[in-house]
Amino acid sequence: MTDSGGAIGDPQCLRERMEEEGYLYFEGLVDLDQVRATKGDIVRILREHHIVEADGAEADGDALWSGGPQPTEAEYMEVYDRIVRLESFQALARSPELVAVIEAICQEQIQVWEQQLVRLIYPEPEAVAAQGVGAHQDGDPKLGYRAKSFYTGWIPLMRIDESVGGLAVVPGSHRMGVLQSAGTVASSSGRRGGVYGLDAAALDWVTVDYEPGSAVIFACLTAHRGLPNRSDRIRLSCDFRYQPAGETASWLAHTLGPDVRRTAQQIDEMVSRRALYVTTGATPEVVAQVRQRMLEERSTTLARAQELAREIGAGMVEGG
Ligand SMILES: O=C(O)CCC(=O)C(=O)O
Repeated sequence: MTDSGGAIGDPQCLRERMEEEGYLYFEGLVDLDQVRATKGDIVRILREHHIVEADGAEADGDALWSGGPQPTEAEYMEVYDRIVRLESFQALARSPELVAVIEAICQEQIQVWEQQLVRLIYPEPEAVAAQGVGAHQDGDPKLGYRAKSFYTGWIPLMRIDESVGGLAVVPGSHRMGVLQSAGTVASSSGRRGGVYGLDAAALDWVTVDYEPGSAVIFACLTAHRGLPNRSDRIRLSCDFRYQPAGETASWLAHTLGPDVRRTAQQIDEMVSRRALYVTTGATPEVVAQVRQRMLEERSTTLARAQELAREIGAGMVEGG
């Protein structure tokens, strides 16, 4: 990754580089004390919820992994619900240095989305891909944001080298339009509908060893993915979204991350129901569109899924 630190203070250079590459990486951008405070608060929560042991579970302030089962969805949500309410975490999303760069790119004031994500990636020695969502573009319409353009700020909360597996991006991919991704499941736990994501092998990736305080800012159509964690510790990072203050996005942008996840899971459950298939004959293509519409509308009922399946199915027949 190219370090854009030298271009801070040169908005035109930042804009041109973002236009060309679709991402900006800064080796040191965010206030280190702020990053340390956030990480300390998160590790404390992990200890309180027994995701890591009370004693001896840290090295360099990182949360060490002692093996055993990964947290259940319920355990994860308890932790996630607390993390997104941390003052330190919310302040990190509003880091003046980060906001200043994005405002320079947008040439106007920006808003910080309420949906703020923390990534807890547990070690998996044999993994070839990171857990959770695969390679993707945040602006893929399947994710339901309905925003003209927005930027993601990704912040490592610890030293993330190749063994811990950080963020990788595909330079210039934001100029390729919306790429075809497999699967229908996006922002939730991803059980059915196939694993969501782009074919990573078909794209050219760049990454770097990250230090706390560094940041990557990327455009909403820039393809990116998390790399697998083969280390002895939990990978901690967070990602926040930003868009010009005057532009709009769906409810997802204005809702806390855990609430988004819960609703997305309800929708996944509803569109996976056999009842939907039996009563409407919805094909996987129709189901994918039903899911997207329900996500955009925040509707979770079977009745609405059926209505949409009939409407979309009829449209597909008409359209040939
Ligand atoms: O940190 C990761 O594993 C992936 C981050 C990501 O997908 C995002 O920022 O949208």
